[in-house]
Amino acid sequence: MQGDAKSRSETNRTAEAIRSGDRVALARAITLIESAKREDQARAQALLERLLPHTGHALRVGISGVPGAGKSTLIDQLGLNLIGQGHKVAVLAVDPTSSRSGGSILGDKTRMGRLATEPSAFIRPSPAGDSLGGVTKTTRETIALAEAAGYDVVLVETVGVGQSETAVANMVDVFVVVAIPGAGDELQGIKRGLLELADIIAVNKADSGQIERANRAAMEYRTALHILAAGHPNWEPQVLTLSARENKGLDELWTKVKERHEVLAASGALLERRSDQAASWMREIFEQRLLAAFKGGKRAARHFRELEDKVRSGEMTPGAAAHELARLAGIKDAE
Ligand SMILES: Nc1nc2c(ncn2[C@@H]2O[C@H](COP(=O)(O)OP(=O)(O)O)[C@@H](O)[C@H]2O)c(=O)[nH]1
Ligand SMILES: [Mg+2]
Repeated sequence: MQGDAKSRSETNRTAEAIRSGDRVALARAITLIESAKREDQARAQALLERLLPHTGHALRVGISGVPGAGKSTLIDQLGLNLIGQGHKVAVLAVDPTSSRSGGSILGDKTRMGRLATEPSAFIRPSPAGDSLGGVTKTTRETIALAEAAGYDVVLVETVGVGQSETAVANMVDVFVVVAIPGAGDELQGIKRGLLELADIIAVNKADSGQIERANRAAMEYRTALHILAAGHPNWEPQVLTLSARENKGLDELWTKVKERHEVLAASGALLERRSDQAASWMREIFEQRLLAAFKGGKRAARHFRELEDKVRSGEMTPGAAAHELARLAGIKDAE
């Protein structure tokens, strides 16, 4: 009991430190959240619960696009502009490719070099080598912590390859895709799936000799989106050109982000979106837990592999194998 009281008062102290803007306390709390240790997770959850009433007030923006599109350069400049207007800006980078390519987080740090030295900015790369699921979970919780610490703008950078963009789109209010002018007239390798997540498409690098090409790319995106939007009644993404390097068009971008946010808030869609996100967050954590608990057993892990092999070879259907796994896990049918 005494131990409980002690950890409660420690949680309260940490929560107060975070709320008062103590960056070291914030960074430590994020590390706690990223920790796989059971006792750390319990402390992290207690802290999050304590801070929950102070979360939810930031404008959360996802920024995605192919590597090299200029996301980090854009965030550095946009972040500086926003700080100049009195905002406090937190930047979280989700990059599942970084553990493989090795250097991109370091690259990001230097590319956000100006923002990194600002007292009103907080930059946190995702833990290297973590699985996408892990990144997703800790990123959501990190957003909540940053909000409790008083950051009123949270920018989440993610690479538009793989599944991280869908995961990030599921934890932000507004999703921006950064595109670049193409050499030819094909859309710059941006997958349809990524376009469909976009609220705003920003064609970057509209500077030096590339302004014409950027305008042309913007036209192409408008056409492509017009066709895609036919099946989505309330979806009308905006397209604009900008130059992150020359700080041109960034105010227009921010105006569009705010407009989008206001439209969502006014219609009640923002609240709905966030409550859906919270519910699917719970589901994800529960599913991960279940799976981890099940696979944790040696016998279960063997069954899992055996059944997976049978599914691969076509000996069993995926549905039948999944039911068999559920039976082995002791899960009874509802009826
Ligand atoms: N010409 C031009 N180059 C840019 C602009 N923004 C970024 N870059 C360059 O594009 C490269 C990739 O930028 P980076 O921000 O790291 O892209 P990220 O991988 O999307 O984060 C770097 O060499 C940047 O200097 C821009 O607005 N104009
Ligand atoms: Mg980057």
